[in-house]
Amino acid sequence: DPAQTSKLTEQLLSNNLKRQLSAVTELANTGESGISVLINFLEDVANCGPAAGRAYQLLSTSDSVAGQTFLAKTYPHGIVPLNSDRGVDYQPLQELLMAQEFEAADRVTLQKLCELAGPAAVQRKWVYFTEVDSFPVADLLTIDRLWRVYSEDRFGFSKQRELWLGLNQNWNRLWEKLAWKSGNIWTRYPGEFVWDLSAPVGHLPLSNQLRGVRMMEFLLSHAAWNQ
Ligand code: UYC
Repeated sequence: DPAQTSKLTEQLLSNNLKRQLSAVTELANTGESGISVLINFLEDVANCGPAAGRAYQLLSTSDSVAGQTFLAKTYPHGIVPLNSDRGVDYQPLQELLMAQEFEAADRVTLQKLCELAGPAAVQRKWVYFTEVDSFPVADLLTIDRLWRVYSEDRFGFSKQRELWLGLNQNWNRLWEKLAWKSGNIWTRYPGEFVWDLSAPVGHLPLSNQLRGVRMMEFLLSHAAWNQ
């Protein structure tokens, strides 16, 4: 009914992500009137955050013709602009994240960091910490936005950084918080990690600690996060 739709619309435009997300879910289940509210919301590019990411996901899997037509016309590749200063193609990452295929997205993220670090890193398949400072700000912001927009704001390097700073940069406490370690026991890759939104905030993307913490330390200290 119209009163309910207008209440949900107001909730969608609030500045509280939890309320926005629940409005998105309800609107997606309210027939064509709800779908058209979601379409209007996505038309305003200023809304390109986690609520829009969720709206995009629900529209793309809905059976609404209006919703499908709108997405095909306006956002055929997803809603996050894929800026790169190195000509790196983030579309595969966008597709995996919008489909909530977080395990594959995590592997592609590492692959993209290697591409940013250069051919030597692509070949060795891991990033040396001295390579991190030269990553372009634009590229890290793109990767981070993709993770945040398609994870209801739960995943991403900047999210890990917030937690890390909140714990006075104490790595051990961060590992516990991210569920990367429990007591003295490291979480085993890949089977013991949680590859969906039930994971703790900041759980993904992973940074392998086998070669020490410095790669992640440089990543979380990058100039990109000062903007
Ligand atoms: N792995 O344990 N990890 C791998 C993590 C460690 C190890 C990949 C994260 C501890 C080995 C990813 C944690 C450790 C391999 C991650 C974790 C260890 C491997 C695939 C919790 C032993 C095989 C990408 C901090 C005690 C590969 C990649 C190899 C792989 C992630 C072992 C994403 C977050 C200290 C033996 N682990 N990793 O980097 O290189 O290969 O031999 O962190």
